[in-house]
Amino acid sequence: MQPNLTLYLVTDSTNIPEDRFLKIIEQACSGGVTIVQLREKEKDGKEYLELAEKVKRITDRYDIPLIIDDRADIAMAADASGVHVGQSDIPVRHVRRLLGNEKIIGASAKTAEQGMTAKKEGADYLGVGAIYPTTTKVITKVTEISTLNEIALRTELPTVAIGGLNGSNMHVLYESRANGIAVVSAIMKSDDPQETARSLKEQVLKNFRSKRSE
Ligand code: TZP
Ligand code: MG
Repeated sequence: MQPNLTLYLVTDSTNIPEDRFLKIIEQACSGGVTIVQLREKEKDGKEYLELAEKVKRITDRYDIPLIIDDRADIAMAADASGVHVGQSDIPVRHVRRLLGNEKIIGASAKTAEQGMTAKKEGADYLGVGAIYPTTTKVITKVTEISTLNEIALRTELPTVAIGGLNGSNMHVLYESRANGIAVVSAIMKSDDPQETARSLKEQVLKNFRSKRSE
C-alpha cells in the first residue's frame, strides 16, 4: 500500500512526559501530518506496545496511518498500518511475510542498490537521508540530494527525505524527486506543533516538484 508521504512525523519521546508526548502527536495530526511513525529505541516490548496502542487511538481518529519503527511484532499486536526498517533491522522480505500485503512497509536506503533490494523484497516507500546533520539520536550520515534523486528514479518508489529538515531549509528539496519530508525535531520540539505541521505541509504541497505533477 502506498502511503501519503507529504509530511511524515517520526516521533521521539526522549525526555518528554507521556501526556505531553501524546498531546504533541494529537496536535501534529490536527495540523495535517499525513503519516506518523512511532520510533522508540529504549522501550521493552510491553511498554512499546502500550504506547503504540495509545498513539494509534489518536492517529485512528484522524485517519492517519501509524507506522512502527523496527518492530513487526509490535505493529501486528497494535494492528498498526505498517513497519519501517533500516538496513540493520529485519529484512523487508521477512517483514512482508509477517505483515501480509495490506500493510505498509518502509525501508531506509542510502544507495540505489539498497533501494532496489528493498523494492524487490516488498517495500512500499523509501526513507532517504540524512539530508542535513541531525541532533536526533540516530546513526546516519549525510546523503546527497543527487543520491535521493537516483534512488527515486531507479526504484520508482515513493521517497521521503529525512534529516535536519525544517521550514527554513527544505527548499533544497523543491526540485528533487522526494514525495515529502520526514521530521522529528521540527515538530516534536515546536512550541506549536499544530501550526508547524500546517505550515510545513503547505510548504511541501506548494513547492515540491512531485506535488506540481500530481
Ligand atoms: N534517520 C535519518 S535522520 C533521522 C532518522 C531517524 C532523524 C531525523 O530527525 P530530525 O530531528 O528531523 O533531524
Ligand atoms: Mg531501525
